[in-house]
Amino acid sequence: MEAENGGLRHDWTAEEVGAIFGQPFMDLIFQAQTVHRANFDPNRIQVSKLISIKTGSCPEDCSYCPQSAHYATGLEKEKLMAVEEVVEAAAQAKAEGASRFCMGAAWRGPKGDDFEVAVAMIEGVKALGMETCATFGLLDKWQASRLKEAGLDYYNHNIDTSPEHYGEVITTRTFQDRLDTLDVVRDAGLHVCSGGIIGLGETTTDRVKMLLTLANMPKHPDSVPINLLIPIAGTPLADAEKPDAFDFIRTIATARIIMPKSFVRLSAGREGMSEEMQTLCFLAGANSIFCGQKLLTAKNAAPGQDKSLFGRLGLSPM
Ligand code: SAM
Ligand code: DTB
Ligand code: SF4
Repeated sequence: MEAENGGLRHDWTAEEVGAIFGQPFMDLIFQAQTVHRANFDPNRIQVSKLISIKTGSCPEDCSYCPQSAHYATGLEKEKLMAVEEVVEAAAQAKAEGASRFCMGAAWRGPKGDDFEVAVAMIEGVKALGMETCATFGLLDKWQASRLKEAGLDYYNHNIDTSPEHYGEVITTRTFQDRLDTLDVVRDAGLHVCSGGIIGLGETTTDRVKMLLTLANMPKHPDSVPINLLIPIAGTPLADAEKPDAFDFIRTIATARIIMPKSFVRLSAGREGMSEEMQTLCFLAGANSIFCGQKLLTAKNAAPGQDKSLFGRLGLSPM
């Protein structure tokens, strides 16, 4: 095993990652919790709040997404929000305990005047003293450095699944397009947030290859969101088979072990997850969540539920 960059590895093989993922469940959780404790306070969770600054009518055909114009999902589309409205929502999220405010837009990538409005939103949120995150789709080099200048801390762009399964899920942009965006984001000095979705009809090997792709990037993403597919009526994945809960937890644990210093986010799909299931995800090394009742368009957590769970588990927000 070659260790570099302070012990962080970027040369994982599919066999190694598959062996971690597939070991007996108790051994996997013990290993993940051991790695977690060596790198983080196990009783603290980073909390982010999402907002959709521009909703629906997206030209991309991501087959899981309620916002794609390719599918009749019944979603009410909304035009770009006003800067003041977004900054006000951020101030409210801060008062509710969120340390990071993440702005999402249903774009293939930002363009023209809309991009400048989004930049003003980032400046406004940053001025509140919050960490800022954006997810605007594909970026070029100039756009990434403009966002950095504006005070952006994190850029989210998911690889979603393995390179092999990707073409089954999205056809309007390639896996390589996504990697190129992540490269410009990293090169601009922004923190990278990148992960994927479990429940897209992928195999265990696909899950392993997705995690391997993330871990073998030049630098591990600072934040790794693991989403459980929220099935959306009208999308091609509306009736996708629900993944086994233990396989979802295995994915989180494996991410924790191979990217030991990254935040692993228990991301979409908490709505409807039992408190015990979420607790197992935390035990497996997840240490970040989205707070609030809404993600971008879908439901997140019932009011008061997170506060109650944190209280009962002795967890506190970072
Ligand atoms: N349009 C931008 C993009 O695709 O990069 C940003 C917003 S997009 C909604 C951000 C991420 O949300 C997607 O990459 C996907 O991983 C996740 N996502 C979208 N719909 C989802 C669903 N139904 N269930 C789980 N995750 C979902
Ligand atoms: C991520 O990995 N998950 C978030 C965030 N990054 C942008 C988005 C989840 C979206 C769930 C569907 C919705 O709310 O529309
Ligand atoms: Fe558009 Fe992003 Fe949804 Fe894909 S995931 S359809 S790019 S909003």
